[in-house]
Amino acid sequence: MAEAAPPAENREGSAGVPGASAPGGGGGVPGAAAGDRPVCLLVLGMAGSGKTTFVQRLTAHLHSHTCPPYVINLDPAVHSVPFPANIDIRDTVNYKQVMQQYGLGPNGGIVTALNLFATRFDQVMQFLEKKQQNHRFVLIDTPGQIEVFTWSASGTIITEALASSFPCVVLYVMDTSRSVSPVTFMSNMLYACSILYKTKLPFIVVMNKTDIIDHRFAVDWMQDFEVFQDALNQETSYVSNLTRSMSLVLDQFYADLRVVGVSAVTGSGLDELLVQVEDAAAEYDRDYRPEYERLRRELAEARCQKQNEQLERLQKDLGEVDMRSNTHSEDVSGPSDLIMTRGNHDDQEDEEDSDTDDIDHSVTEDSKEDVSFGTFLKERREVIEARGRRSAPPPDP
Ligand SMILES: Nc1nc2c(ncn2[C@@H]2O[C@H](COP(=O)(O)OP(=O)(O)OP(=O)(O)O)[C@@H](O)[C@H]2O)c(=O)[nH]1
Ligand SMILES: [Mg+2]
Repeated sequence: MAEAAPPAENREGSAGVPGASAPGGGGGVPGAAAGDRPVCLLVLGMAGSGKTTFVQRLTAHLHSHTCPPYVINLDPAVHSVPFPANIDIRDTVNYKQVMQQYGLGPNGGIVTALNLFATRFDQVMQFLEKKQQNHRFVLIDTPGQIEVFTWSASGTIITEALASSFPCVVLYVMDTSRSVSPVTFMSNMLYACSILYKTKLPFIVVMNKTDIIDHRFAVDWMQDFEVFQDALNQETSYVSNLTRSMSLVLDQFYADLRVVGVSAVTGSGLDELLVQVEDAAAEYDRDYRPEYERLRRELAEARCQKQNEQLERLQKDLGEVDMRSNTHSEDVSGPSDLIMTRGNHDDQEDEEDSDTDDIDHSVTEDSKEDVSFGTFLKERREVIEARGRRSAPPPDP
């Protein structure tokens, strides 16, 4: 099994000054008060929507604004990571080995690799805690198969761990060029809606690939039901009736939704995105943080209670040992004394053992050999003398 290795350190270190520019000022990175916790941006989206390219572009954009992000790659199957990742899941888990070892297909391999990584996520949290002063943003790229992350236990563990310690925002990357059909657009929005409910975090729809097609048509569809109906009327597909009803259902979802058009290739729209991110982070602090703090308190209380129970059990067990040992020794006064005494005793034994290590064993062995050889010679001589006495002719009478 691939073992966890320490994640790579950020080569750029803390070169970036968090919140160096004024909020939204000069088209730069929105500012943040010193000491603010970084905002975690969880990048999710369908396969091929452009998540990795987007993370790469946003990383470069933030670097150019002297606000380098902390970047994490959670896609174990990606061939090469085109951005400087501070933590890369591939350093911890070998996806191909996992597939071989467990006889899994590609998706099962990704799920298992992510599960294995989730067991080490406390270490990632420690790194983030240590580096939080140096970064305003933490970017997290996720596997191509979106359901692997959003519907797996490990995805939930990772999301909750992040969201209970840092402001967290979901960036749902969508391929705008492949959503020009009202039915496809609708399906994509339903998926986005399901993720919003699953993650329970502030949400931004990032309409990517706007260099191919302007995303305004989609915004119009979301803002004006009539426009969407007009587009739908041109569809002859049998699902159009269902789509019509569904779009009515999604009306409320659209009303509160943040939407930004970007191009991961040209970098357009990223400044507007960062303004929306700050807004979403403020929403996290206002509406989501109390809920996550409650969750964290509950977890801490449950852990504390479990520890107390274990301690009580241990004290009970040691108490029995203590009573028995008192019958033999007056010195032992309690369970902790028992542990301490035993520890010291072992130490003494160890010391005694180590004293003998100073003896030159070769000398001892040599002297023993000399003695036994001398004894052997003496015995041999006695045997030969006895034999000689027996074979000698009897003395003359
Ligand atoms: N024209 C254009 N192409 C883009 C843009 N963003 C990504 N692409 C292309 O879309 C394809 C998929 O991009 P990726 O970044 O690998 O997408 P992904 O979502 O990370 O893919 P998986 O991790 O495999 O799901 C690549 O060929 C990119 O070059 C964009 O803004 N404009
Ligand atoms: Mg990718």
